[in-house]
Amino acid sequence: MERQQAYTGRMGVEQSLDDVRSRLARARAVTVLTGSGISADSGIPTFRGTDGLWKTFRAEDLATPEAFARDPYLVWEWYNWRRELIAAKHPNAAHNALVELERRLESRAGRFHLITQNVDGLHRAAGSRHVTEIHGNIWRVRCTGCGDLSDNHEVPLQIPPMCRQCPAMLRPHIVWFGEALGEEDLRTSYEALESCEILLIIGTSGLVYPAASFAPVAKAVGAYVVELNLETTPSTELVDCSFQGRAKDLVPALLEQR
Ligand code: BV8
Ligand code: ZN
Repeated sequence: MERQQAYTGRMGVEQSLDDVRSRLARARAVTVLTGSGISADSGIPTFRGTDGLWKTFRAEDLATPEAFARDPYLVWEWYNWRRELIAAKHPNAAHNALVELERRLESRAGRFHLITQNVDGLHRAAGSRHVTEIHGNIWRVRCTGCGDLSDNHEVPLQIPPMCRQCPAMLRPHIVWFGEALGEEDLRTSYEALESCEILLIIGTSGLVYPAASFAPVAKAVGAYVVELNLETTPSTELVDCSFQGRAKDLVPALLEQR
């Protein structure tokens, strides 16, 4: 495994990994927050990295309600392109390790909750069950007229996709910038953050709100917060333990049984 330095105080990386492993083995409630870095290892581009989507495209032109109102064709073309890209990708070792972590927690009557900012659906595809997709799901569409919500896996979608219940256009069931997150999703997320013993934050730059404020919420209730990322982030300063490396190496490493 490629293991980079870890900002873990005086402990060495191996010792710190061991410490987190034993905490995870004892914990009764674990919450996980993921971002696009976990799917980068499946070949899906992140948003803000060197090859990130926001380096080539402007969020204001594609991921806001104003952009959709101005040019729904352009926005749908972009989502069609991303749907095509994601359809060919599969969960990686990090997604699978989180499924195993959930299984272990449940086998000892513990609680596991996964909050993801990713819209690719790979956590559910891997088999994670307690998942809240706070920014929506690229495989769901919502009617701009009657609000009807449905699964849609057509690739490519005919543009613009129209509702079957009414004459209005469909939109991606994704939370765009400037839009409120789902109330139920937020409630479930805060419950999971306020009741966890350990929060794992995996592959997120921690720049987009409200997810960017989740680490302090868990810290405030005394949770042990661990960050796994290729790089340091604004959250690194506040977490208890931070490992730099690829999610596909680090997450399985935390579950190794020795
Ligand atoms: C809301 C849609 C209120 C696109 C997405 C000024 C100050 C503070 C806040 C704001 C502000 N201006 C506006 C806001 C609010 C805004 C916001 O936070 N903006 C930021 C950018 C400043 N937030 C909102 O608008 C939210 N809504 O606040 O509502 C409200 C209330 C009532 C009524 C109305 C409104 C809505 C936010 C939703 C945004 N939606 N997606 C789409 O996906 O189609 S955002 C986009 O960013 C993605 O969804 C993504 O999930 C999310 C987070 O990004 P990351 O996943 O972290 O990805 P990123 O590329 O940044 O980082 C990748 C990380 O992975 C890096 O750290 C990298 O090192 C690491 N990595 C890479 N490879 C690996 C790895 N780590 C491990 N292993 C690897 N292999
Ligand atoms: Zn409709």
